[in-house]
Amino acid sequence: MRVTHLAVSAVLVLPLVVTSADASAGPPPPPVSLSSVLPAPVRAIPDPAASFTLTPDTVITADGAATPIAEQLATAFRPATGFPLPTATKPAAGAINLRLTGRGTGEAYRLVVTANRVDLTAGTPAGLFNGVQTLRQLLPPDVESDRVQRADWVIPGGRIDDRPRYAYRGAMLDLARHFHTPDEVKRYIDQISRFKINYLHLHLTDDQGWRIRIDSWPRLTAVGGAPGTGVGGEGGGFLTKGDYRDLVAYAAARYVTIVPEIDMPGHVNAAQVAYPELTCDGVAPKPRTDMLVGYSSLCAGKEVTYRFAEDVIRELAAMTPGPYLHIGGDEAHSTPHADYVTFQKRVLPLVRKYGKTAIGWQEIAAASPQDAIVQYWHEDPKMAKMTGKVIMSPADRAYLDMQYDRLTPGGLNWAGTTEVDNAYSWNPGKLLRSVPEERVFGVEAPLWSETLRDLDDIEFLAFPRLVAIAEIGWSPRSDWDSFRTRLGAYGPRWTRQGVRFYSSPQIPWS
Ligand code: IFG
Repeated sequence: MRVTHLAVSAVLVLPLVVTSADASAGPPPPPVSLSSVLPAPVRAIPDPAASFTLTPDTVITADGAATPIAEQLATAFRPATGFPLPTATKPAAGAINLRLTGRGTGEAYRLVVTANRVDLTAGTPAGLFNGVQTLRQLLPPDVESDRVQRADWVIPGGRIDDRPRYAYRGAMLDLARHFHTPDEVKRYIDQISRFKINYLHLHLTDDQGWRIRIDSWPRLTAVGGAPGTGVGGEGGGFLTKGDYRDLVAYAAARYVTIVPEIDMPGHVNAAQVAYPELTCDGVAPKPRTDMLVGYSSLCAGKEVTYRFAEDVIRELAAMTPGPYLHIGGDEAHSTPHADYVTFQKRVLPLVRKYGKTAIGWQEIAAASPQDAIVQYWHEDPKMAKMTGKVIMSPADRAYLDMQYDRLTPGGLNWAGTTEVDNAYSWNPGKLLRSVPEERVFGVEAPLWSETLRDLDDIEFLAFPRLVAIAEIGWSPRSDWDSFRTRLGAYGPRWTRQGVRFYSSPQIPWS
């Protein structure tokens, strides 16, 4: 978003001089403890008598599939400590030991910190990765600096046993309304993976632009990904297949799985500008860079529509190692209901044909899909009953593109405004009577990009509210007072990383 600051003529320069220390110093950050962690672990038992101090002799040990994670940990701690932190294979006293038990699945881990060693064990590498994100938060905020800091690198003693409430804890980034570069997406992956978010849904196509190369339909990106395709005529561009594969690998190294979305049968104007045969009358619509929705639709009565859908799904599945393809399905206001059902009943099975499980916005429930996952986003009395597993993304809680309040720049407000407490104070297992806890597959925080222009805009809208959704998705229970205190103490970590978060007045920032 662009906020034009009014040019205020300096009529009167006040002689008041405020030293930066006074102005920026909040209360001293509370000492780091096992209960500082975001998201809150299942169980944290502090041992006030013990603590482990990193020294220039500290070694990090791991072997097999744990080795890359030990290297990530060492890479994270070396810049600020200035310590060599070599990795070795044998667990040892005086070391930080990462170990895979080889049993179990999922993402659980156990962290034990004593005076003379740290032991992090998990059944899977993902569990170890989660434990490392927790461990990073147990060192002072200075550990996030990229330059050597003088600090006591003390990790508080005790034990944490942890595992997630939901399997799917997602963030969504809309690359269609405004294209964000692979480097911006990677930075977002760095930040969301700190809070144990494990899926990144990329909204790759919409009315304004088409952002992923499809070899069998090259004009989709040649035309739909050209410069000037994006809201306001900015934000053009697209991901080559190489860019996409690189993002998938980058995300996987941080235990984030990419979920690509091709939105159909609505939100298709960019595809139809590129290929007019995808309209019912064969006439190319005008390119659109406004923010309206619901005016475009594929033509359910033409066979070319299904060849297009299958080609796109086939190529997307081939470049996506993850288990899910998102086929959109939202706001098809220009698709007659019967046509919508016909379209979904023919297209949803194609996702299975190419070895993936479909996810779709809640509207796909009209086609009573057998093995698709439905993503809930807003109250709609006309909506068909959702069956099966549901990803909860209520727009008035989890949409990160909602304004914080009417005065804060950036974002939209069609679902209302969402301050941090609003993003935090809801229970996915109790929100909808029709979707009990056991049918909740997880949660996701979408960030639509109509009002985004750069990484600052992404970080301003996403942080801190994404952390609220991450805690709702991971922790067994929620406690607003505890959350806001932990969030306030986390602020200095974002500051040291240069993350442009919104300093919400609801949070006691350190
Ligand atoms: N709703 C639309 C999005 C986007 C959003 C902005 C869904 C599923 C409003 N569809 O949310 O394309 O425009 O907040």
